[in-house]
Amino acid sequence: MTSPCIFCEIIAGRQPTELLYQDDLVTAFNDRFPKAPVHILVIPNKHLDSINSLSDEYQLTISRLILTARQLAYDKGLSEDGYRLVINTGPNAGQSVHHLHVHLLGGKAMPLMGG
Ligand code: IU
Repeated sequence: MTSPCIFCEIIAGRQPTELLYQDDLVTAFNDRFPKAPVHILVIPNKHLDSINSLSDEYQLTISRLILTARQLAYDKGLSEDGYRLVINTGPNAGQSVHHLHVHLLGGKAMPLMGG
């Protein structure tokens, strides 16, 4: 038997986690192992493995993921100093949880991409 998806468990309320935001399409919570002073994950409520699982029917979900991340960045006071949104996809990108998620990272200067 395969183990249940940890992010699906969070959405279902079976994994105690403080939710920062939830609506009909997306859910946001603090990353359990933060890599920045602000490190929030925004995920679709529907299980999708990665960007590779997306199709046109998910256009609203995709925009909601991005706009929710932006709103949370504003709420955390990051709009002026800036923030980073990251979507790791597949092994070379280091995707470790196979439920699509947007990382919102901020609160410190981050290395330039490729640096
Ligand atoms: P990645 O893009 O798949 O590498 O990111 C997965 C993230 O999920 C990573 O930052 C983990 O710290 C985070 N995470 C979590 O917040 N709670 C968990 O129970 C597990 C992973 I497992």
